Amino acid sequence: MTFSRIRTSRTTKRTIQRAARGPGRLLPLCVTLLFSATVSGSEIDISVLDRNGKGVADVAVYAVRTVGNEKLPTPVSNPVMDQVDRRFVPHLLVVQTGAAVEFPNSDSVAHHVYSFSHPNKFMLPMYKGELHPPVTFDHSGVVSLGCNIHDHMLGYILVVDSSVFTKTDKNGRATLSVDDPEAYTVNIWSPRIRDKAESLSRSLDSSRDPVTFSLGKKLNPPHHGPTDGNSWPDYQ
Ligand SMILES: [Cu+2]
Repeated sequence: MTFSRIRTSRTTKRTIQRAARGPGRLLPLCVTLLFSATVSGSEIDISVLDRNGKGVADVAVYAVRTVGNEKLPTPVSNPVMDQVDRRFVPHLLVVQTGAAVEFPNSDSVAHHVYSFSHPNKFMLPMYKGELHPPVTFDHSGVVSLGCNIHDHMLGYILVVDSSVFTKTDKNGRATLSVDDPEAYTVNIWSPRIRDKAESLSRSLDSSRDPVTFSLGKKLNPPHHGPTDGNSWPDYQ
């Protein structure tokens, strides 16, 4: 989805550079530009930095259309929130509204997964393996996950009204591809971020300039790389 668009766009850039070297290659350039405008969209580079200027990993980054209507595509596959070593994996999963999320239990012990996050409440009574069907999340928002058996287990699903989303890499960087940047805001979210919500959203403009979110408040848990493996005690 997002990643395949990124790969396409990078390939497109290289093709443009090659095509621009000589007038005899004008036709490939025209074809490429047409392809670029209709398929790959504009890449927007995003950075999330903590208050010391260090990149923050595993932050959800997503673009929301604010001008005109956007009909979200039907999710093509079910995202997976696994349970491994008595942890939710990944710690934070980003999905599009309407996505059906699989909750396999890869542990040898049973889990009893639940969320009290209104209006996406659900419960998967004691199970191992893939006993329960996927859970569909029809409302945007944060879904906090817990386990009735293992109190330390904590995970998050961020449900977004967008098909353009990803998470920051270990350096706090991400790239989104949108077809009309002026019509979008780019937003970030992580359970570790304590800054006010209004500072976590930015309108895009036609410049395609990189967008940097510089956080002002201390992260909780503090900076220690990727979040997978985090649990309740890490947040105390
Ligand atoms: Cu459990």
